[in-house]
Parts: sequence; C-alpha cells; structure tokens
Amino acid sequence: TFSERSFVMIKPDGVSRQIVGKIISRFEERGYKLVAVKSVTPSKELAKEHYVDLAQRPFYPGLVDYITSGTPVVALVWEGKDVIRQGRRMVGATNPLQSDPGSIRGTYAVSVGRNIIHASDSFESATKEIGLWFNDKEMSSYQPTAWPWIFS
Ligand code: DAT
Ligand code: MG
Repeated sequence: TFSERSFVMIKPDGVSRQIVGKIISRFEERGYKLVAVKSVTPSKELAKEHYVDLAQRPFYPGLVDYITSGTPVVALVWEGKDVIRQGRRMVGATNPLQSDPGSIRGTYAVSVGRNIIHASDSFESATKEIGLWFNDKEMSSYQPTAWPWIFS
C-alpha cells in the first residue's frame, strides 16, 4: 500500500567502504521517503535476533560475527508504494553471482558473506525488523514535496 515501510540496513562492509551516501541516494532518487535513520554498532543479541530465522544454518555464527564486527551499520526505514518488493529488487539477489548488475549488490558485491546491504523480504519481516531496530519516537512523519508526482 501507499504507506508501506521496509527496513533496510547498510552492513559494516558498506559503511567501511564509504558508500552509505550512494546507497541512500538510490532510495531517495527512486522516490522513497526516509522515515528513520541511525548508525548503530549492533550487540550480539540484536544481530542474533535480526537473523533468528537463519539460526540453524551453518553460516549463522559467521553472519552474526560479520554484523557485529565493531564497524557500525546504518539502519534505515523507507516508505512508499511497494517499497518492500521494490527494495528487494533494488538490493538484488542474495548471491552476488545472481544479482542483476544494475542492483546495489550487483554494483558493489562479489561475495554472499559480504553483500553490503539487507532489506526486508515481506510485510511480516518488515514489521518485525522495524520494531526490533527502532522505537516509535525515532520514526518521522512528513510529506516529501515530490510525492504527488511520484505516487498516483
Ligand atoms: P537476504 O539478505 O538476501 O535476505 P537471507 O535472508 O537468505 O538473504 O540471508 C541473510 C544473509 O545471510 C545474506 O544476506 C548473506 C548471508 N548468507 C545467506 N546465505 C549464505 C550462504 N550460503 N553462505 C554465507 N552467507 C550466507
Ligand atoms: Mg533475508
């Protein structure tokens, strides 16, 4: 729907490689509204809970170590039409060998274990992840001036 929201996280490799601005620009330029943003150095608990659905996978410990490397992540909430599905398309496939060259992963990533960015994969995970990373006071309410020319 019109007010759909997705949770996006620029992972430590994206921050360390100093492409935060470029990634944020892609969502801004597409027409999405930035509802929340912060730099976070995640605890183990937060990283484990974020990826709890993958807890049984062999790569889970390494994934948690990567997210909690000590280098911060940038947590974002974007809002707008179809932002969950469009956000996934903009991010690209999990495995960089499969990610479209025009996608964010297809532009910046070559390893599945260093794939730069996370985006929610469903309404349910978006709701869970936004609640995990942000509280209501951190979410802003405003109307971007261009919105009537982006959504109809
Ligand atoms: P996505 O991040 O595209 O939603 P996912 O939820 O299946 O993918 O997995 C979360 C992250 O875990 C993914 O971004 C990178 C890591 N990962 C997934 N599959 C992996 C694998 N086979 N080996 C190493 N890391 C993997
Ligand atoms: Mg996922």
